[in-house]
Amino acid sequence: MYSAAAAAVSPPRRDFISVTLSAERAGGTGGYNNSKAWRRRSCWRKWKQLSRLQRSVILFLFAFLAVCGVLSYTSLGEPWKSLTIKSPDDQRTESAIPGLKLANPAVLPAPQKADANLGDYPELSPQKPPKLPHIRRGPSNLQIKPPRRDVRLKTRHGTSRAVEQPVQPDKEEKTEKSVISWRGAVIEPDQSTEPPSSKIKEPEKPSSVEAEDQKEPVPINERQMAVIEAFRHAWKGYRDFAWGHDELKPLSKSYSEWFGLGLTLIDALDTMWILGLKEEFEEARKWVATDLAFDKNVDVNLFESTIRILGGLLSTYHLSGDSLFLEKAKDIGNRLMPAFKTPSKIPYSDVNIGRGTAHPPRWTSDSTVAEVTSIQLEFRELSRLTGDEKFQKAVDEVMKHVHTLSGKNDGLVPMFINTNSGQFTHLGVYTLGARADSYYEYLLKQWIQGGKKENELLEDYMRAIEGVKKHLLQRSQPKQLTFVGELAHGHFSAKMDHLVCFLPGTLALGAHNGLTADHMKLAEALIETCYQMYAQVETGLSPEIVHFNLHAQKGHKDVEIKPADRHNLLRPETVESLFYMYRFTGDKKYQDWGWEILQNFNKYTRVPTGGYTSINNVQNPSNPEPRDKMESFFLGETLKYMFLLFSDDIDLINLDKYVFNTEAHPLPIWAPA
Ligand code: DMJ
Repeated sequence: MYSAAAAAVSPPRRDFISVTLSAERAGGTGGYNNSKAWRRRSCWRKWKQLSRLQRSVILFLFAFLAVCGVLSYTSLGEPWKSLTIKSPDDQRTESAIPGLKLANPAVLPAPQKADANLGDYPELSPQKPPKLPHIRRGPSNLQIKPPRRDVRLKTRHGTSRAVEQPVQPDKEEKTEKSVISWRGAVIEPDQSTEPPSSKIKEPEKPSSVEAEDQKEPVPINERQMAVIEAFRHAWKGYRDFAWGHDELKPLSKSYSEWFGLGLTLIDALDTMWILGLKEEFEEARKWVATDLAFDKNVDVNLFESTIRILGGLLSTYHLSGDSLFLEKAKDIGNRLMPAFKTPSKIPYSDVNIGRGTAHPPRWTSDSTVAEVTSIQLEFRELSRLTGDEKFQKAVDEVMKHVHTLSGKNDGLVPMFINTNSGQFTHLGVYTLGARADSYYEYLLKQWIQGGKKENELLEDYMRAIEGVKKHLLQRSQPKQLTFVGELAHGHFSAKMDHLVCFLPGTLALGAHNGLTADHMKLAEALIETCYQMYAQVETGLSPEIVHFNLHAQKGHKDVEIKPADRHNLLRPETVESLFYMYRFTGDKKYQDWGWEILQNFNKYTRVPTGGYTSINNVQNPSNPEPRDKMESFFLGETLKYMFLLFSDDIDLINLDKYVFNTEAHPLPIWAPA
């Protein structure tokens, strides 16, 4: 651009050289007088013709105007900045609403905005960000201020039934108007949770934040106190010897690791909330805040981590209103998503949550039917809360696919499904026990969760129960107990897993939700059987599997136990069903049966130094052979259902407002459209 020739004809002042010449070159013809350049040159001449005084006055005026300009810019700058720079909260919200950036709005409602109840992020209104007072969401008891738990705990634990003194609300609380019950949230009908919709809405609140603690707290009774005592004992063992690890080994006073994610602690969070164990809860919360990290090179089982970790975090978020749990739930939810990247979209069983890779077990490309169809409640709820539909899409696709599959027997499904072909494998074997159980449970519960609109789910559920009646129900001898056996290639087996004892509770839940009264009758018969699986055994504890006698034999009970099946893992299913049965019938015998079971757990599985242990031999009261392991579901499920069973407060996790996942973590029922 710049050349020596051009420089030779240029005026002496450097400033003008390039401007003048380049303008002429740009003009393309030597004779063309570029007006802009010409004007500049003539301005300069005029400036030179001015007197020194005139020039000084003009320069002074320019300088003055410039100073004024700078000052006014600075005073306008602050509010401008506050309108344009987003708070961390806003940024997180925006990134969590992909729908907002799409031409088509997201199918799901706007995401749950992460709350700021521990002061991590200031919560700002988009309209007046800098001026609003800091409003903390979530229960006041998790906010930083003098605790009121002691009063509440006294009420729960002491004999006095003093009503909790209301804490003088501060300004923020007046604005927020949310008082949370330690008994679990009560959602008034008009406040119930919105279902997914195609509209983008204001971020949803956790169900508890909407709740009003209007009722007098129902005092805790003796049996509930006994559950609290049992929980504390179990927790002591975990806290002393296994803190932050997956499972307690109470005899060796150590721990075992499965995923290395503090499984027991997470599984137990909402139980502590429901039992009112605030100190324990807060200590555990601290661990979640500071130590729980999912960016680990570890293989986890998709189903187990969904029902225990994702389910536990979501439910605790709803009960406590504490956004920490939602953030953690989002994190683990995202890390589990690679499982769905399979040729058939039927997820693999295992995911490496650090690497983002997934794979089936080493020996097969099959997944278990129960596992791929019992993660829906959790992923659907995660979509509803985050506004990110990918979670729900992935799990709904699995259900839709399974709905259309052949290989069912009157609604009963085989136990395996291939992740490449998407077809059932190992056809011809049907059970309501291991590997198929929660498929049936989640058909009904998804239907309830979604506001009873998803007809395919209901159809599949109703058909399956008909299939159970037709192929799997039998009566034992001598007591004529109705039980659910198994079918293998046309041959009936009188074998029933303890796992099947979820079924009476599920049937009762269906009947409560308007399904046929026959289901309730069947539930009543089956829960009696499940109870007998405890009552007919020497320790009063059920084995893992029983075989029922189909023919009366002198000196034989209904229940036979094979040596390999006589262990008890502290499982919840019978207590779970007892809870539903008591809620829906009010028949106290169910509470009494549960009370017997609790006492037998205390007698045969309690370890004096803390914790409870699974046992190897329910038939030997003098030596039940402790296995030295406390499963996380003992705290997550068994003791929680015990506590709920002994309660007469139907609002303590109201079954018209919450649906329990298969690990006993309550999730809100979406409001009907
Ligand atoms: C729990 O992890 C869940 O209840 C699951 O559905 C079945 N197995 C255990 C409890 O027995």
